[in-house]
Amino acid sequence: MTDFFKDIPQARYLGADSTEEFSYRHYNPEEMLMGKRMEDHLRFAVAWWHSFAWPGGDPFGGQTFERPWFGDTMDLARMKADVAFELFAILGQPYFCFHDADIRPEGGTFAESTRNLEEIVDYIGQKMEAGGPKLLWGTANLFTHRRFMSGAATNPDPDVFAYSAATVKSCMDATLKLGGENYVLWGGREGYETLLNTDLKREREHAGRFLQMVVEYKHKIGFDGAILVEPKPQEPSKHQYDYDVATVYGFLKQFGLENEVQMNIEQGHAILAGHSFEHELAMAASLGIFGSIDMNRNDYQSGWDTDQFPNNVPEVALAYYEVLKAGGFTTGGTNFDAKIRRQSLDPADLVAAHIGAMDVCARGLKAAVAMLESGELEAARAKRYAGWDTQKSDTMLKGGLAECFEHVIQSAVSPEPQSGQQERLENIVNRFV
Ligand code: XUL
Ligand code: CO
Repeated sequence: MTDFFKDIPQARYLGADSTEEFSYRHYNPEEMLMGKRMEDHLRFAVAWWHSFAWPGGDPFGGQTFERPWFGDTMDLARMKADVAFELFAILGQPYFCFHDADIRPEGGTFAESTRNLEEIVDYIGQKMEAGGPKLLWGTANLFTHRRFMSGAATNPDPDVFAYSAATVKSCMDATLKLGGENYVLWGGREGYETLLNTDLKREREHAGRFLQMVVEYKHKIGFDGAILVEPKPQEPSKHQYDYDVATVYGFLKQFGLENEVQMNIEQGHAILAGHSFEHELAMAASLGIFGSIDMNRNDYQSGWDTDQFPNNVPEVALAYYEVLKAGGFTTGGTNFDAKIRRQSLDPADLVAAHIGAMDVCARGLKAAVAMLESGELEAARAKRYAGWDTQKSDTMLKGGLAECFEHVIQSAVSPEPQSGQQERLENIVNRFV
């Protein structure tokens, strides 16, 4: 037991009127919504990277956090794991996520890094057996170390491709061992800075082959979780190949992976791509590749990936509305890939960030459930497309341009524009949020 969170009590649901700082006002794991416990709807995960490994730097300044576990030894890695499980005990969330680099020190060689990973995975496994949360997903950090500066799978140097593939193998093994329910690939530096030095065609083909290898290995080791790709349009690379959900779907089709891979969609990445979060969620659901979410938002003015904890209930409500319409999470969940601000130095800040975000999501989920159960939005949508639920429309789609031409002439078709009623629909949403 460390004393990092020494005076902070376990967070409990005390209801909307609670003034206890470290309590849930809306997140009530046992509350039933649409026949399912709230905890099972939301499936919250804490991200090891931002919550325990991030030092608080920005482009103008380095580390602001001074954590007793910062450093590159196995003893410190174990202390970090102890503190992580202490936060998990305070929050009571059901899942966590990690990159290899978050949980183990980098070794002098690949073999040493792998040994470190295996050792800390065993340590974490023991903590999970003692009643800690489960693993939502594992992933490999293929973007921080300088060897990855020109990409991992898309690096011009085949040795970096090999190193990356070996790293992913070790992380998939770790994820399988810890019973992870998904494996995530975010293409951190799979992109480029300038076409002047880039063979774009070759790089995309290598990325495609890399992902095929991941899927082949998944089947080889009997990992029955989902493989998730996380789209992002830029940052760190100027151009990222996994721009957004639609782009990744085209990529998956090209490499025959559309039935093997799903999406991990991050709110802030959707914003960077010029989309709303709900657009990306609806797109993935419509393509049959919705998997999981990273629920962290960006600053709308700065245009950077600021990875802030969510605090906007109406936005979150619209996101969960799409998640519910997609049938809810199966293997996926709500991961906070979010960092506290670099001035938020205190352990209490870290706890409060998670509690607040979980409450925001719980409020958003409850609003989304109420919107869905009222049926008003879906009824309006169904009415708008009702013309398509007819034999005539069906026949038209089966015909061609000439049949449409005939039909328009014969029946003297003359369409009358109908209101989209956006403001009336927005007013409906505002009754629930
Ligand atoms: C980076 C990001 C990553 C992925 C996992 O923007 O979102 O944390 O979620 O590598
Ligand atoms: Co993310």
